[in-house]
Amino acid sequence: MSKKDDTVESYNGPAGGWGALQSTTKHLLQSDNAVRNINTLLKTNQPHGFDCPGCAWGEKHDPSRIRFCENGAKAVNWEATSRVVDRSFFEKYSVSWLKEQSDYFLEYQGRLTEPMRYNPKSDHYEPISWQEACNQIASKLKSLDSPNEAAFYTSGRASNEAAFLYQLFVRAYGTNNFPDCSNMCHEASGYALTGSIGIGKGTTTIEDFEHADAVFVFGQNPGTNHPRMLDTLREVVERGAQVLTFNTLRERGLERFQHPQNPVEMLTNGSKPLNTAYFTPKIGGDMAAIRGIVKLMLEMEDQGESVLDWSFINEHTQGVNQYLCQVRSTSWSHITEQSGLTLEELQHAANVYCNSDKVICTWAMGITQHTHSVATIHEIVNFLSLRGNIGKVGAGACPVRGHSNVQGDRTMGINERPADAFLDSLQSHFNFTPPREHGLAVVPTIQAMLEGHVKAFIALGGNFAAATPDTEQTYEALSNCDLNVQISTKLNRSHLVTCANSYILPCLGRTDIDTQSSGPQKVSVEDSFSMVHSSGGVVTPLSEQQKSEPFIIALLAQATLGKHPIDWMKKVENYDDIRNDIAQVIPAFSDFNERLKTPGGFYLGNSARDRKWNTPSKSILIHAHTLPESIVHKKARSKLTDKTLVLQTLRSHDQYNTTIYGLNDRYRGIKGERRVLFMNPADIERLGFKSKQLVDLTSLWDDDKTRTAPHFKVIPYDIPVGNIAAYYPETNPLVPLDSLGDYSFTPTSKSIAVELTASDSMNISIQST
Ligand SMILES: Nc1nc2c(c(=O)[nH]1)N[C@H]1C(S)=C(S)[C@@H](COP(=O)(O)OP(=O)(O)OC[C@H]3O[C@@H](n4cnc5c(=O)[nH]c(N)nc54)[C@H](O)[C@@H]3O)O[C@H]1N2
Ligand SMILES: Nc1nc2c(c(=O)[nH]1)N[C@H]1C(S)=C(S)[C@@H](COP(=O)(O)OP(=O)(O)OC[C@H]3O[C@@H](n4cnc5c(=O)[nH]c(N)nc54)[C@H](O)[C@@H]3O)O[C@H]1N2
Ligand SMILES: [Mo]
Repeated sequence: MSKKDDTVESYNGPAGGWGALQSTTKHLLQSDNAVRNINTLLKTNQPHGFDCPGCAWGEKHDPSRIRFCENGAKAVNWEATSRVVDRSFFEKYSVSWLKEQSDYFLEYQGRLTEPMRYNPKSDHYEPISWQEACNQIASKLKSLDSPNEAAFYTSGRASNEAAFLYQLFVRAYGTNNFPDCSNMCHEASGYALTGSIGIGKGTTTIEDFEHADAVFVFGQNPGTNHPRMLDTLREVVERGAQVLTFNTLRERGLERFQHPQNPVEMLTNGSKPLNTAYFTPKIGGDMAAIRGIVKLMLEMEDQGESVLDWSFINEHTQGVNQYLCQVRSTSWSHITEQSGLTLEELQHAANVYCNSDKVICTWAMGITQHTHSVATIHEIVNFLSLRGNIGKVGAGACPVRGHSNVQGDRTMGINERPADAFLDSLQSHFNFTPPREHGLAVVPTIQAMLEGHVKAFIALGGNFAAATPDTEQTYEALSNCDLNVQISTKLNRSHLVTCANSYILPCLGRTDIDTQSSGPQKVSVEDSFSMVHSSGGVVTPLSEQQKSEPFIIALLAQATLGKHPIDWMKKVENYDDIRNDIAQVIPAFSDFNERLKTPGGFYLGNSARDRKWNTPSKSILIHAHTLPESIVHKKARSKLTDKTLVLQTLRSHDQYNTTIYGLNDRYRGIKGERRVLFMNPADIERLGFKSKQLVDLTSLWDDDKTRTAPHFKVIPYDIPVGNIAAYYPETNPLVPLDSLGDYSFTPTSKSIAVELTASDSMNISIQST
């Protein structure tokens, strides 16, 4: 107990710079493969290399630049390791033993190199041939009473080619059960934008950032999660334009940035600011903040200033009067209380907005993982529309996507609620009848597994067991299945929550060379700016038993469906053939193979950017939501007490979703520890805790289950009173399965009502992750 606690050490450096370089180097050297990986890195995001698996931020085409960031380097390095998890590994370790290990341990063991099947008798995974595995899986799929008893998960790294083939297989098999990581991520963005501007994607391109007068950044931490965006923000500020940041935490990685590729800056230890104003709203307070800014704009307008763009409003929108009435009737006390921002702060933001001709709003998980996320994104669209900031150069809505191809997967038809036009096109091109009944998203899939309605689960990547909410229930759901197939690069929790028939199918990653009978293949991905570009691996695979995702899908499909509706194995001999099909089915991809050769990729176009509104009224729908009474979910409200705090679950600097690269969170000053709880000093004192004390978190919910996450170390932090923050996935046991966003059905992982109790000191064994 007297041991010095050095978990926290404040970080005073800028984002990027020497810290990033040091960290990149350290991770490279730890990979057992330094030289190979440095070569690999240099090919990241280059015209003849692979698309960085780190994030979905776009790039301007400029072959002279080296294009990777610290966290992209970690992602690449982690994938290109030479460590292997092979048959001798599984012979040595039982599943029960592996279950006791941390997520960090599991992923650190290396790349999966051969197909495995779980043997419940020996409690070990055992080798199986590809053909035998696929035959067994196919016979399980064929034995179900209905194809709707199976669910097919996708994580957003799958390429366009893999995703297209996968959805074709699943629909030809007969279901639309496509739970997707997007259901936990930007679903609210897709839903809200479709319902307001008629397209579920962002309207900006990377070039727009060169023309914007102001960029409003809501609820995201690009220093860690989209580091290449820092470059863009810095250029905006350097140009003399404004960047207004809204983040519950003062994120170091959003304050200053030192460019690791700028020698002068590195030598002089200089850095550049990333914003011109930084606001710290309360968790879930962004809708109130925007409403406040709009209310101030209305006051200016009432005083005779002309701040609203009436010609745009009249020509392009519908419903504005009702919205403006709603804004007028929202009280100032409600706005300032919920946003946690002062009138002066809101006035500053309103002034910047009204003095700017071209404005972009960007956002990520700090906006999308609340109960009222769809309403908040509608508010952002209203805000932009009031000054005509959609569909003009330098302006627009920019949801910053997470996984590197999560947007492309949706474009390819990974969607439990597919559009009729897409199914019509699929039907006429492939001459089969796809199912029309909508399928299950992530949470409904878990519920259906618990009820026994879904019995077979196949995952194209990801880590379903760890990424989803209400861990205990999710584990029970997965164990309830009769079939669990994981197509993966690395060992993770989802392989260990086994059922009677569990398989691991090892696949190639983005960095690996993918050779089919016609030669090396390229795949394609779509970034946050609707740019499609090609990606080809550069690393020789560790084993011939690792197959590409399209190849694995073809094997499974052929075993399940024979040559219906296509000759699957023939289709994957050359991915140009898959792209030809995509070009026929999805109009925006016409001439796909040819256009993919364009250096830097090609632009899919965006109807809203062209001011074509594909809504029923053919105009932007201005939604008039009331500001929520409380940001906490209805089913928690009856349990709230004066001790309740609102928890957001977020990412550390050393993780990629459920993959934990290390135990540090450099910009937040955390070292060697993940079970930390960021808390305002006033709350620590008010609730009678001490800094560094261990506490247990229990979430509040209107049912008889107890959801607890034990042993988090209290860290005093600059965070609004009443709000706390801790890392995901350790906090997922706290997120009730039915705590979902309105309309989006996204788990509310950024606003969980919790209470704290001191951990029982007799029973403390910190689970180190
Ligand atoms: N290195 C790395 N890169 C990644 C990922 C990764 O795990 N590691 N994950 C990828 C994926 S899938 C995604 S979706 C993205 C995620 O990218 P982010 O959305 O940046 O991810 P989070 O860590 O969840 O960060 C949420 C941020 O929003 C703030 N926030 C939380 N609640 C609120 C709120 O109510 N209002 C406001 N204004 N701010 C709030 C938090 O303080 C935090 O800074 O990153 C992608 N890129
Ligand atoms: N509490 C809480 N929960 C959250 C979130 C949160 O902020 N808070 N964020 C949510 C978000 S935004 C997302 S996107 C989800 C992420 O959910 P997922 O996408 O399911 O999770 P990942 O951790 O990205 O998946 C990592 C695994 O993918 C596999 N993998 C990696 N690369 C490849 C590849 O190229 N091919 C294949 N086949 N497999 C590969 C590896 O085996 C690795 O273990 O989590 C969500 N869950
Ligand atoms: Mo995500």
